[in-house]
Amino acid sequence: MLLFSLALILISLAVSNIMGDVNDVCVGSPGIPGAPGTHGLPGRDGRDGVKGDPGPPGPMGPPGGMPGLPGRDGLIGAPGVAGERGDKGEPGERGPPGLPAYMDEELQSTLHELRQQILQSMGVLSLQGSMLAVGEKIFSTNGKSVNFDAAQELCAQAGGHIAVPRNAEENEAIASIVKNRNTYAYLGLVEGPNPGDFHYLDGDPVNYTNWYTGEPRGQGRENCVEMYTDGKWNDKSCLQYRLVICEF
Ligand code: MAN
Ligand code: CA
Repeated sequence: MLLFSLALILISLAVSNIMGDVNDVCVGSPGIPGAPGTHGLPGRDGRDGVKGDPGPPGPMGPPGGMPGLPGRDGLIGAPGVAGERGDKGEPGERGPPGLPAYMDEELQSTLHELRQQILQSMGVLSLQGSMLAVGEKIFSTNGKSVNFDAAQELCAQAGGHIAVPRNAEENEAIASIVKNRNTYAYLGLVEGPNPGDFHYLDGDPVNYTNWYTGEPRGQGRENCVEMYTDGKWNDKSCLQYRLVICEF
């Protein structure tokens, strides 16, 4: 029995030693810290650091070195001159049928404006003495005096013909320009193969004349016609300088 109690005590002592009995209370004060230990051995090398910034450019090398690499492309140059105009394209497909003109309001108002603008322009030109409207015709002069061929050319360039009166009213209108400029003008008439036979520039024979008394008397040597300041006609050489009057 005594042996058994002793064994129990020993076992419980051993258990409390192993388990760290929570009921143990430490009552002693902590001791003074010991002196620091000696330095340890040097540690191993650390890993490589991050790459540093590039350094400043080095000094220029000695002359006679190898040429460097080609530089980068330069800036884009200015645009070149426009090319030649291409050939005219094929006509497009026919569009859908439009409204009849009388129902097309936009067309009607455009026509109305055009008529208004044409009348305004004619008013200004008439007031300035730049044009003379008689019936369907408009007469106009550039004030220059040139030979017959040059006068024909100038009128054609302007889209007209040398003026020629087809009746008394037109003759008076042309005569007013000749009188006003005090310069004889060529008319749009030439002599045919038969002396004294004059025809219009389109070949039609004349059906209105206003010859000066005794004219034409050039007997085939005066193939053009000039108008005097009184409106009368004279057959005359085509190589004189005469006022250009065109009709449109
Ligand atoms: C000049 C020319 C002729 C004209 C006579 C009239 O000789 O102008 O064309 O017929 O004068 O006298
Ligand atoms: Ca004559």
